[in-house]
Amino acid sequence: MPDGARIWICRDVVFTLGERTLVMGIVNVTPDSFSDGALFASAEDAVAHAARLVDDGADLVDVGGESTRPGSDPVEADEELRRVVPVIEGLAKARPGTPISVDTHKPEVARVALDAGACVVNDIAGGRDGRLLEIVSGARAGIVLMHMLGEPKTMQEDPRYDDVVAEVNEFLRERIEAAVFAGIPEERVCIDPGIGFGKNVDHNLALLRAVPTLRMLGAAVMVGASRKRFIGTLTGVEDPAARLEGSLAVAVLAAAHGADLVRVHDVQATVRALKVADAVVREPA
Ligand code: YH5
Repeated sequence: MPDGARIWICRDVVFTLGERTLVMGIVNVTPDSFSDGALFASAEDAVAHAARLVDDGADLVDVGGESTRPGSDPVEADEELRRVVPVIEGLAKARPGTPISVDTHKPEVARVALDAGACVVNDIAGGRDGRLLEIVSGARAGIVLMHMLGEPKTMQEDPRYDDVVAEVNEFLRERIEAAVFAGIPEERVCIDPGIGFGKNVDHNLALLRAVPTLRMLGAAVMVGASRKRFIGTLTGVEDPAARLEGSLAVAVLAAAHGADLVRVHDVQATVRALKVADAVVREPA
């Protein structure tokens, strides 16, 4: 990839990478989304929350209808669609032009969400389902390919690696190749080490230090650590919603290590922290 021309293309949206750290705001539309401090009683509440994240400076909003926190059970595609589609449609109306991502690993959910106006599929399964890659390819959408060891139900039961950085790096290299083979050019691909997805504290820290290595794969790099368990472990803060300082520390360090995007709950605070961090670490061309 030529220097100074890094971009991430998601349908009609072209994100310029490297100038500043882009922020993806999280909108969980699940009955157990207590890490947002509340359960969204209705699609309307979720749309209002998403609009607030946009007003706070989110570059894109990630709408998810399946809880993938450790120990979670899967949900059916139709239930996931009942949750996310009204929010995607509502946000497209409330804040026209906002890039919307759908957090799903199900091809049918991806297809309907793209039809409803999403431009990115954020796939925690790393594009392991070829049908999902075909759908993203056909829609000329962007994709986030995330690493996960195992599945949400059991992934935190003693995860083991010989070399976590090498194994995640190799997995993501193979998944980029599979995406490209399915007709998704590399400029539409973003990779993510999947902090907390089958990783203990040391695995997470090793991967956060390895962002420069992951960047060498050529795709955009996203880091999603906001409010996660390892931040609670390191700080002693049990309440996920009270893990702001630790989450900001990770976002700032991810930026310093060259991450292109961070996926966060606390958009306003993160955008402010990154304005300062980016001013220090992103040298003008
Ligand atoms: C991610 O890292 N994560 S869903 C447990 C928590 C807090 C938050 C309180 N989707 C990622 O956000 N997509 C999720 O404990 C993701 N990268 C990408 N690309 C899990 C989550 C969370 C889990």
